[in-house]
Amino acid sequence: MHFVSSVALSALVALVSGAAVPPTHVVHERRDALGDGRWVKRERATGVLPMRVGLTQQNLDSAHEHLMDLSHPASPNYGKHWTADQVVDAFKPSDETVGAVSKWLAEHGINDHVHSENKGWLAFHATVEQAERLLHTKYFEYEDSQTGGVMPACEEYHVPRHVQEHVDYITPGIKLLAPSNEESQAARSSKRNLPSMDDVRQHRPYSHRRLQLNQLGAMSPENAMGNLSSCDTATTPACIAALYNIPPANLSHPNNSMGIFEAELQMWDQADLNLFFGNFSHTTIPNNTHPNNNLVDGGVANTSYLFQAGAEALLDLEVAYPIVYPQEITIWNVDDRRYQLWANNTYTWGFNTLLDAIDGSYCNYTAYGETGNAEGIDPTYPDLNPIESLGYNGTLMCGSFKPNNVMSISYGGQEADLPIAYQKRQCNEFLKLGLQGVSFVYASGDAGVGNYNDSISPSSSSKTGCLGPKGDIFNPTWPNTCPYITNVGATKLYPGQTVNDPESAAYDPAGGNYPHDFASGGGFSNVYPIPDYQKTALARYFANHPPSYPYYSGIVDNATNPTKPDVAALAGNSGGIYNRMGRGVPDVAANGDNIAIYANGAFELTAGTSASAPIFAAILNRINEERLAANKSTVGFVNPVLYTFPAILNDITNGTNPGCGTKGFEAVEGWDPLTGLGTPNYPKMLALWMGLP
Ligand SMILES: *[C@@H]1O[C@H](CO)[C@@H](O)[C@H](O)[C@H]1NC(C)=O
Ligand SMILES: *[C@@H]1O[C@H](CO)[C@@H](O)[C@H](O)[C@H]1NC(C)=O
Ligand SMILES: *[C@@H]1O[C@H](CO)[C@@H](O)[C@H](O)[C@H]1NC(C)=O
Ligand SMILES: *[C@@H]1O[C@H](CO)[C@@H](O)[C@H](O)[C@H]1NC(C)=O
Ligand SMILES: *[C@@H]1O[C@H](CO)[C@@H](O)[C@H](O)[C@H]1NC(C)=O
Ligand SMILES: *[C@@H]1O[C@H](CO)[C@@H](O)[C@H](O)[C@H]1NC(C)=O
Ligand SMILES: *[C@@H]1O[C@H](CO)[C@@H](O)[C@H](O)[C@H]1NC(C)=O
Ligand SMILES: *[C@@H]1O[C@H](CO)[C@@H](O)[C@H](O)[C@H]1NC(C)=O
Ligand SMILES: *[C@@H]1O[C@H](CO)[C@@H](O)[C@H](O)[C@H]1NC(C)=O
Ligand SMILES: *[C@@H]1O[C@H](CO)[C@@H](O)[C@H](O)[C@H]1NC(C)=O
Ligand SMILES: *[C@@H]1O[C@H](CO)[C@@H](O)[C@H](O)[C@H]1NC(C)=O
Ligand SMILES: CC(=O)N[C@H]1CO[C@H](CO)[C@@H](O)[C@@H]1O
Repeated sequence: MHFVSSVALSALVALVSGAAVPPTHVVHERRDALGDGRWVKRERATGVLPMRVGLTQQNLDSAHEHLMDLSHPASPNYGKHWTADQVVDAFKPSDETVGAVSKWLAEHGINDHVHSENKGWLAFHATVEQAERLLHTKYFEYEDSQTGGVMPACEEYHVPRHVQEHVDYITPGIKLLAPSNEESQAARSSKRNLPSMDDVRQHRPYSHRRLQLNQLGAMSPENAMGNLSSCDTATTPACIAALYNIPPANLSHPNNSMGIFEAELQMWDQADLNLFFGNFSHTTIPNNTHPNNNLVDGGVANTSYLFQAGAEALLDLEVAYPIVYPQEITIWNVDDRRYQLWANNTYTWGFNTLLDAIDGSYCNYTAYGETGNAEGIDPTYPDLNPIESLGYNGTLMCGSFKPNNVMSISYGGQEADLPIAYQKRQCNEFLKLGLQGVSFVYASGDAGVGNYNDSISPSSSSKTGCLGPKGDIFNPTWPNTCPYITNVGATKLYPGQTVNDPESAAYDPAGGNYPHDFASGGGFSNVYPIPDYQKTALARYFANHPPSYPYYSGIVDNATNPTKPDVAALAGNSGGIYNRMGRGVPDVAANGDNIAIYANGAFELTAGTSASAPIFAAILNRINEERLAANKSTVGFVNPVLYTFPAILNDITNGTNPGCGTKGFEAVEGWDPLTGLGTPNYPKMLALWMGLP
């Protein structure tokens, strides 16, 4: 028997157990179907079960208000960030919740439960019989036909009516979690399909959705370095400084190293950094200057082999160093190299393992029916892979590092590819770190309103890289749509222009300097509604510059199961191709075209919002430097300030971000979904932030 209707099932359970569920109890969770037939129900479970009761956390709804309260420039609490302990305390389940659940367990003779460190759940061991009496259910073994793995689960379970509001969910329960393909492979003890060291050495990222590289033969560093007359063809540090009026730095607070995230085997090397410093740093950065390495779960941040170095890592460092030096930079290289080579890394990018490493409470944090990392999506540690020196055989790092005040991340995927619960749980964590004064700055994406199609990026969600049955619906990026991070789109100078001309939204059609279409990523979420801080800007945009495309209006429901946003259903038969109810991306922009770098011993020009994010992040880092020197707090979550004072940015009003067979959106006066509010004006930003408490 694989499936019976819920009603019939309840009757059957009652019949088989011979004990009706008492009227004091209610069904807490029920699984309606076994799905694709992957799982096969076997005999009754036996033995001892590791039980966990996820407790309802308080104040989650008010978390947003708390963040706005200390991020809004008009708030008396501006800048009064919380400590990590204050965050745990504010969101832990109430004493009433802990009391009610403990009392219920005690009534069943369960007294020796453990309350987790983040206060989110109670854990205890129970025999199957004990658990079945507690939950008025029956546990069976379920076998995963793909791996042979077996796990206990039930079809539904009950809790007392008065306890229900205090329980998020209970495991083992109705969930059937497929082990990741990694574990499946390990389970089969097979070494097939696993990378060798040679694969690692020769690995070249085939599809950087946030970075596109090409060498421009005609250009030489000598032509690019001396003066500002060639900023239209090569963006050097001097060009960036001139565009945004950034004076050389001279402060370096001991606790203000700038954070930069790397994955996908992106390693820096000293030789390339030295070539870059020697040729391009208009301020004097000495040879052998290099970042600190925070190595998360087996990450490797640097290499001494030129050919192994990664252009993304070098680009990030080479745009940021000239802005922040003499301040230091900290590279976060996340996940062991085998996972970094994992094709499915494009779905995860290691953000959850990064967040675990900087906030231990996230490792076991429960929200939207998920606790901890998602099996099958996130890497699991220890990595039991037999290949030496590639796998990280320690346990998952939880709270092993302090976050930097500003974290710059030039990686990401698409909102439509990740389960809703997974995204929202992760987004809450950006909120919690925002409460602690940390700024997360993300690149908004390089494929305009869509995503690269299968021929460019094998992991993209459809043949065209766009959504819906016709492949014409715009495809917003992830995790960018989370309202608690700051997204940076890309701008450029067109030939003949100088740093004194206004920039345009970056767009390079394929076949020019770069192999693929590159356009500033932007659009509207299908998962998150428009946040308050953005409402006026978006209302003005739709009123004054309504895009000519048909649209739909809706937000996908909160899901407590691992389903991905069904954008086609949301659009229905409206014919709409973008959403007018979603959070808009990006928030701001910075140059991301013809960026001069050294990589693999050679001078190169690169393009991508990959450059824009670390430029903007480095500027925030500079403002933190000045605020810290004046005994003020860090800038933390900056969006409420940016949207309240858009005049601290240079509005970009020219350009488009093509994708999905359209010319995309247009840059217009005010906020727009390709350049946000505009590019930085450092003196104005600094003056504003120094005037805030
Ligand atoms: C500036 O660079 C251009 C080449 O990009 C060159 O033609 C010009 O002579 C340079 N000017 C100065 C003053 O060095
Ligand atoms: C430090 O840099 C600022 C500009 O950011 C400048 O005004 C100041 O004079 C510099 N101080 C020193 C000691 O160089
Ligand atoms: C830097 O951080 C450490 C650890 O949080 C703290 O003890 C120290 O006082 C900080 N230093 C400054 C100059 O703020
Ligand atoms: C710095 O490194 C570059 C490249 O390795 C080299 O050409 C240059 O001579 C070095 N400069 C100094 C001052 O050592
Ligand atoms: C500048 O780069 C060239 C290679 O393009 C290299 O030969 C030279 O040493 C570099 N200059 C400095 C001062 O590092
Ligand atoms: C990484 O960088 C550090 C600091 O420069 C250096 O000591 C170490 O040898 C480098 N590792 C590799 C593999 O190049
Ligand atoms: C990646 O995930 C997809 C979809 O879940 C799966 O079909 C594929 O086998 C996975 N690939 C690897 C290499 O794990
Ligand atoms: C973990 O890896 C280290 C270093 O490669 C090795 O010395 C150790 O034996 C490994 N431990 C296990 C349990 O495999
Ligand atoms: C993918 O995009 C490229 C570049 O825009 C285009 O040349 C190619 O035809 C597209 N392939 C598919 C399958 O749509
Ligand atoms: C989704 O969750 C949020 C936060 O818990 C809640 O405020 C909202 O009402 C929920 N929306 C729906 C459609 O259930
Ligand atoms: C505006 O953008 C277009 C490309 O969309 C470009 O050709 C043109 O030169 C830009 N105009 C200005 C004034 O920057
Ligand atoms: C108290 C407790 O069970 N903590 C868990 C938190 O998550 C980590 C990583 O998944 C586990 O190893 C711990 O056991």
